[in-house]
Amino acid sequence: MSFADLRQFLSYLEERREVLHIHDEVDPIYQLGAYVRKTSDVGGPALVFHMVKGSDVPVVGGVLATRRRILMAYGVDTDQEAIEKFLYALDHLVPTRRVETGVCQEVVLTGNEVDMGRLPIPTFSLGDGGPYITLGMVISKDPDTGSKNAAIRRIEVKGKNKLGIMAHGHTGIQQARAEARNQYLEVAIALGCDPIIPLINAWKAPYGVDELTLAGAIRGEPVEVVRCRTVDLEVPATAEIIIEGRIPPHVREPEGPFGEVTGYQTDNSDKQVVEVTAITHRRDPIYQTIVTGVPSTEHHMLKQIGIEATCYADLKGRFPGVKAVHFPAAGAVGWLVVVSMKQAGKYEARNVLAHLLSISPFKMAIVVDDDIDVYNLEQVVWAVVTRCQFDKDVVMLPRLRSSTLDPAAEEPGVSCGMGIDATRPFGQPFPQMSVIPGVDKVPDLLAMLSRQLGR
Ligand SMILES: Cc1cc2nc3c(=O)[nH]c(=O)nc-3n(C[C@H](O)[C@H](O)[C@H](O)COP(=O)(O)O)c2cc1C
Ligand SMILES: [Mn+2]
Repeated sequence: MSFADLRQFLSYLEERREVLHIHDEVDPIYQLGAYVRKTSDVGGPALVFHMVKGSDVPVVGGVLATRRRILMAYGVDTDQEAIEKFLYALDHLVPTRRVETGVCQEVVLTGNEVDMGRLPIPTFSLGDGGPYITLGMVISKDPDTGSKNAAIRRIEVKGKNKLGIMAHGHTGIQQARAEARNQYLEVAIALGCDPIIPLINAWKAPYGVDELTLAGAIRGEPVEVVRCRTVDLEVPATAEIIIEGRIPPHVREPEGPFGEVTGYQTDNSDKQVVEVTAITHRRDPIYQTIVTGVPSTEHHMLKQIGIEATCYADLKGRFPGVKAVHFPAAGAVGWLVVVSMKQAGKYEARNVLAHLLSISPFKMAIVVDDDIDVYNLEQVVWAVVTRCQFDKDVVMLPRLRSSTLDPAAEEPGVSCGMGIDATRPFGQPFPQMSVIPGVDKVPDLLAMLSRQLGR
């Protein structure tokens, strides 16, 4: 099953009691972000804000803030199925399908009509430099090869028709190539897409792979795209809102601070800007936002399945005993990886650790036995403290290239890697785990309580 657009997914969630409508007026400065933060803190519903101060556009937040809703977006029941679907799709990309018209262009605003202030873009954390677009899919093309890219970037609203952008990754490669030719890099920012698109745009596809073709493969149907009005790019036709613009060469302006995926404020520094050339949208658009910050947030949730799937496939090819791979939100998704496995022989877990730590920017890797659920951090920590002797089972690899966002790094982009072998000593006797038989046969006690209380 696939969803044509964000709305169809919202209806699907609505039927499953996963959507809460907020009709009271909410301030886009901090208050709206606080609601979205809270719902992700309690594993709560997606939120639709019908009255956002200063704008007539409703806002939706927290749509993909739980793993449960992410599995619904993938159309699967289990984590393992999502991972298999992702890996199959990687080998079976589905090209985008060009259509002549799209609802994302029902209203077209250009020139003086462009005003970012009309959109209900929230300001999130104390100290942030301004309002931030947090779920903008930045679409651009390589000026040398024409290859396409789509990636989520943080985007600061700096004026009526000006944005600041953290153009790292593939967007950064394309911008540098355009700059080398003294050219603008055209961009289109898609907001409010079918849920697979943000899930794929948060994953590092190999350079040259158009993320929309991978999204098409997971959907099982091509992503329909329509030509932009003021730039030579194609965007998802069913998006809610599209911002078209261009990044001028050799221009950098202060951007930030912003509360990041690490859970810390990042400084203000000079970054690229986007000159907005058009805003196009549906007749009655919805603005989609997400929260980022101290784990766990929707930002962390969005990143997990892609990185877990590809890390799993990589490990499985080398170490067939690997059972599952998880990147907990607590590790800012990327800095901590937990792997469960059945070792083929003594010390194999240490080879897995060595391999993991060589893949930048994992700061910490833990290998546990296959009876431990990698998604359950309590079990993982239990394995670490009960199956490990730290003088023998912890390895340190000082001074690895890592994330430039590591707040504890003494030298930017350089961190110490740590691996923990939390498997039981191979082939040696080890105490039996205590088990109370029949726990799985006990009925749903919370449902029984609800019935007993009559609600
Ligand atoms: C909510 C969210 C915000 C993100 N913001 C940024 C950002 O500002 N800059 C950046 O380089 N990556 C950011 N990322 C990570 C990129 O989306 C991710 O690394 C993606 O793979 C980049 O695409 P690329 O491989 O085409 O460069 C963000 C991810 C999410 C989920
Ligand atoms: Mn890319």
